[in-house]
Amino acid sequence: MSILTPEILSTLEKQGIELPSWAFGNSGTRFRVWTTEGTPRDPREKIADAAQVNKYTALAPSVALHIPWDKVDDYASLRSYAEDLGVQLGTVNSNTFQDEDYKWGALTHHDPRIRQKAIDHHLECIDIMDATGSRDLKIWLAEGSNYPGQNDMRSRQDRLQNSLQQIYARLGDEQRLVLEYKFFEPSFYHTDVPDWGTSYAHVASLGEKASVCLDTGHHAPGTNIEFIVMQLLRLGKLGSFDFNSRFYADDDLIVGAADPFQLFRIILEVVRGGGLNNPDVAFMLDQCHNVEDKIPGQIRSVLNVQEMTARALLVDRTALDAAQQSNDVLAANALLMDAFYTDVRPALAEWRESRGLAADPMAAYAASGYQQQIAADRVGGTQAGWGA
Ligand code: PSV
Ligand code: MN
Ligand code: MN
Repeated sequence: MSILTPEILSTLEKQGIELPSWAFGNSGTRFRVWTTEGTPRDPREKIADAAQVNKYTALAPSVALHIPWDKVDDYASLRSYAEDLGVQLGTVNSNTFQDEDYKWGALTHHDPRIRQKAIDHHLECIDIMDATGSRDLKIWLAEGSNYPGQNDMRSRQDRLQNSLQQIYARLGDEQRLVLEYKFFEPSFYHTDVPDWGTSYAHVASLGEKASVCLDTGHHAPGTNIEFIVMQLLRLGKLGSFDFNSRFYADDDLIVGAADPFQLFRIILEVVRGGGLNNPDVAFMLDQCHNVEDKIPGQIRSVLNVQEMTARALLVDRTALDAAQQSNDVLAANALLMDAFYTDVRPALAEWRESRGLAADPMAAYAASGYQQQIAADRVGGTQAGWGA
């Protein structure tokens, strides 16, 4: 009999993780962007690649767009193109970090013309969401300063709140705004939305349709991220995750690669807080594949999230509760570690086969010939990249 109970399997069956369109484009560091054979040249090719991830895993039913990187003339037709491939268009990400006008800020800018331009960009993103059927507008801001005294941090917060109010007012009834935070980079002295508390303060005053996006890579080393997850769930303001791994800063590596135990602890709090398979809490990847192939990189990523979810679901909650109540520190800790150390991969492979999926999605994709096909087909044109 499988170590995964029917109850656990039916929970896993409902799991969906959104893929970022930019994961399929070329990326690198500020030193070099690497090119790869077969890299998509337009949004449709990115969506086709994302659909491959879903085909082999049944775990990735939607793709996030980034505007203007994924700008097209006809979003309704992009939507039907995606739906024909079995995926939905998901979160729309705004971009106020690549325009010369935003050198000194966008939604926080002291020049009303530039601030209005940044607000208008977000309103355009909401128009796109109307056409794509997307629910979420995700805002990550690169704004801040490099030197003490460079800016008045206080008035920037006031302008930010006002800009967000104008954007929020344009959301439809079923739409949401998620505000991402990041403790540094590209600004090094102060960042206008550096932490969950600042994001929370803004979204709480905006209203019900606004919540926080937690990117796992956007914290200082040693931060107890699962505590933040717990707190935001407790406050009803955890809107979404951007999953990825980091060793040092915002590395955007494959989720679960650097610290699988941290991913386990995060998902444990998601389960505890009722955030699993809860439409209010979107699971997304925010990753780049600089040196590895992008499609298998994304397949590996969603499988990592699934494996850690399965392990988190294995924790014996009743026994854990009893151990906690009786202050049995070592027993409580052992219950977590037993679940974490359980290898769920054979049981998941077996279950996948029972659902008509390949037992090993990585091997099935490699054997499919798709990678060779796109390398042969996608010759000429400009490869998409993180940023273009
Ligand atoms: C930049 O840090 C970043 O990685 C943020 O996490 C955003 O979510 C992402 O880029 C896409 O804009
Ligand atoms: Mn992110
Ligand atoms: Mn990031």
